[in-house]
Amino acid sequence: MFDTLFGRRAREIEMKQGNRLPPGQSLTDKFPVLHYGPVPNVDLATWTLRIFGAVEEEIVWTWEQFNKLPRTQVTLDLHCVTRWSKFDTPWEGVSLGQLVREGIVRPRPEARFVVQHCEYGYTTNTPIELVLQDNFLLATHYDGKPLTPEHGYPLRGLVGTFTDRSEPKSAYLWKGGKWLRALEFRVHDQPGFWERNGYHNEADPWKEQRFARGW
Ligand SMILES: Nc1nc2c(c(=O)[nH]1)N[C@H]1C(S)=C(S)[C@@H](COP(=O)(O)O)O[C@H]1N2
Ligand SMILES: [Mo]
Repeated sequence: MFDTLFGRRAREIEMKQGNRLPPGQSLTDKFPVLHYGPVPNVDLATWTLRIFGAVEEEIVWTWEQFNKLPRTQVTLDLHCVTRWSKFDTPWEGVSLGQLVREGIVRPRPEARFVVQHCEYGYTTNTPIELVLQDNFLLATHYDGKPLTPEHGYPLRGLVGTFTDRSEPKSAYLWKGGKWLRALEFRVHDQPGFWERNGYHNEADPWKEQRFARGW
């Protein structure tokens, strides 16, 4: 017990010095569950993921079709606006960046933003660059197992940070929509659920962009 506490504290200090823990964050080994509203009951037989908006061609994938897309694994540090961070989280799923590079998803040249649409109307918006980076994943698995219902089964957007911060953009965890059902490519930005309710539009953990209007 003391060992664990001491270990975590020591690691926290070390990581802060190594600039791996963003300002105002504390490390946790747990994986808290946070969302607004109930956990949906998903039927994979009728589930679809829709890609629409500023794209050359709209797509609707069934669960079976989605699972034939190229898959990838990433290990990311997660940062929640409620001030916990979790290091080295292993995810598996589909990289939107890879789908675009391979011409499977074709944004129109004027597309600059992406809105994730989730069950029950939850939305979150990001610049297109962020969701095309390797630290954003359409995630189906966490730690080798399918997502639990609470963490977004069967599919969630997931944004984190590589240990070496090799990608230019990162964001707090709310920019990953659980129970994802559609990706909307847009020419103009459109604030999502939390972004309309006082959260910061950009949400960069290193700039502590937690809330808008100086909350
Ligand atoms: N569909 C949906 N996705 C969501 C949310 C939500 O309310 N609904 N909350 C966001 C917030 S505020 C956070 S902090 C993360 C939490 O993810 P976790 O529960 O897997 O830790 O999910 C994000 N994705
Ligand atoms: Mo959150």
